[in-house]
Amino acid sequence: MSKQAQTNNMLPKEEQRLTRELEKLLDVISMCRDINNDFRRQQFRKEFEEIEKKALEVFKQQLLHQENRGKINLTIIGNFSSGKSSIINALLGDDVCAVKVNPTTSSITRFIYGEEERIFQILSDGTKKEISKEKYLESSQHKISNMEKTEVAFFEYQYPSPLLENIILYDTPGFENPENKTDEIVTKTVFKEKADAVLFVQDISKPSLEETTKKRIETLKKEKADIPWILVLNKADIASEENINTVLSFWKENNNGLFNKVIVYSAKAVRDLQTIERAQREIESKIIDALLKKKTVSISIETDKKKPLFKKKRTSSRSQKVEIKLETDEGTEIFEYQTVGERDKKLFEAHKKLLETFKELSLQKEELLERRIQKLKKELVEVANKNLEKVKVSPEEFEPIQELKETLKFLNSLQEEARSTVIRNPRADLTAIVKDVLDYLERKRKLLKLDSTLIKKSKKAVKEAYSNTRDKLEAIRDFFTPIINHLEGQLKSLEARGKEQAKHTGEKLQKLKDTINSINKSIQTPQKQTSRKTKSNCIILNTRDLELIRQVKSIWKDVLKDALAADNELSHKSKRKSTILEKWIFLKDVKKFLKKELKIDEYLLDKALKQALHHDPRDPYPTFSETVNSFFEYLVELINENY
Ligand SMILES: Nc1nc2c(ncn2[C@@H]2O[C@H](COP(=O)(O)OP(=O)(O)O)[C@@H](O)[C@H]2O)c(=O)[nH]1
Ligand SMILES: [Mg+2]
Repeated sequence: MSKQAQTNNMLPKEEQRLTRELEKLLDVISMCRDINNDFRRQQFRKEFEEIEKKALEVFKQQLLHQENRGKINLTIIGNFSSGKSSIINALLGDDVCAVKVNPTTSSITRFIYGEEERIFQILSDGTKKEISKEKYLESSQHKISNMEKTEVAFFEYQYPSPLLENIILYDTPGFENPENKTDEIVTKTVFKEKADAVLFVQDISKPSLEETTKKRIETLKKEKADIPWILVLNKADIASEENINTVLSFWKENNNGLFNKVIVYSAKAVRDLQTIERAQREIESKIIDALLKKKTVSISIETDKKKPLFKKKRTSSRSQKVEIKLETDEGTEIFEYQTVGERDKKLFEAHKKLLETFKELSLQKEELLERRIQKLKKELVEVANKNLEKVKVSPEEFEPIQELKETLKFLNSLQEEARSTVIRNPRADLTAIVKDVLDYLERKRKLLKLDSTLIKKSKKAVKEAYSNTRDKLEAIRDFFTPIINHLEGQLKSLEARGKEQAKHTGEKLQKLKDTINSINKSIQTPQKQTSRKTKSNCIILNTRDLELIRQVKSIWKDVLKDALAADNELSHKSKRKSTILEKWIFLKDVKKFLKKELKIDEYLLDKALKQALHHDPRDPYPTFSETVNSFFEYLVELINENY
């Protein structure tokens, strides 16, 4: 079965796996709620809520994965007026979006495949309402008069383009619109929630933007680093050679794994060519039609006199007006279109490259989604482990034992104090001494579950007058004893209950931990994932990668020699295995060297380092040389992917 077919059909086995995973996630969610309810005053509410939230996120993603297998969400972002909407028009070969010089697009449109062209407005309650093209063009744009209060609406555009069979396109308002701050928020939200891949559009005729763009991409990439990023440098038709070269060398030097592909493009050239092709096809069919009907056909072509069609100079970037007159027995028809220059034809090649890139993307869909879910699962395991560490399952966490213990201690000390006062001063007024205690008990009566008859009984034990100190001490004892006894009894039963609860919740907690562990185990090791990866990131810009990999491999050889020596020394002289820390120190120096000598992006080096030191339960004690090998293997893979 071809890969394509696999992506589109859900295999039963795969379906079973997903169902099991979903069940596990639901388990985590309900267990968190359950355990959370166990704890008195919800000490660990925050911790369990955090785990629950993350599990829910993975659950939703997993579900999305299940339902939306065949298609990849491609979000088109970039500054306003860089040509995002124009690129969608070029990709679909039709004027589907409104395109203007001012910030135009005000809302999100999702372009999906449909047998016929239909447009829907998605209302806030999720219901769909079909609207006309006119209404769409009007309501998806910023109106100059009410720029500030633009309604954030969401549209679905169904269109019969083969491209949309594999890809869902998202048009966004974009960044940097000085008039409307919500544009940026809306754009970021779509990016965050939807993007399986990003098309970043930049106006190549404005080279001054690159530095800001780079910063923006770096920030955005923190959210989504491991999805494909494609940079489209648009409007090449109006950019000077010099500007194009400046921008290209900027990205050659600064790409550092930010973009998987960089494509010089012109939405305008593509649209112009598409229009010409369409006009030509139309003329052709008219001519053939007329000839078949044995009509007389006469054709005349006229071009713009001021810009002659075949004059070499400057025609490369200029287009001309062409008028074709078709005369038949039935009458005269005139077709008008603009020609395109040589450079525009080259730009059309870029369009083909972009379409190829999309094809590659849709082949990787499965892996992209899988990676995204794996990453989320990893985060879930991290969040869970971090939070579960804080949870203590001791009897005190369930019952107010600590407080009761303190009250008892306090009452005992009050009794002691009363006794010593009487001994020191036999004339001391006992009623005055116990009054404070009675006030205290009265205040805490409810909390300590003290019966009012019990307090009354104690109160009665203290009389107005006593003949001697012994009687007074006896009265003090009679006053305190029933209350203390009562509270001690309470403490005992609370402790028993707390113990029972702790045992119970402890078991639930263990079950939760086991589930988290099994989710952790289900996360495929990254080596397995990358080996399945198709090597599709053939970048147009860079030839640096081959040379770089050659250099990395030669350093690998040298470092491996050192690592083998270190292994030898450890096992023969010290008779022990290397520790993670030792390997980390060793590789940190290697990393430093690679960064300095080969100028490899630190981000990639760190990723490889983390991978190499990743604890694998099947092989808990890798040697220096094994760790070095996996570091370099992974690094080469990353370079292949990112340069
Ligand atoms: N010359 C030229 N103009 C373009 C190109 N792409 C878009 N434009 C123009 O740039 C302006 C903004 O385009 P639009 O698609 O609305 O940009 P968006 O805001 O990013 O969606 C419009 O006037 C377009 O006609 C291109 O490739 N070449
Ligand atoms: Mg737009």
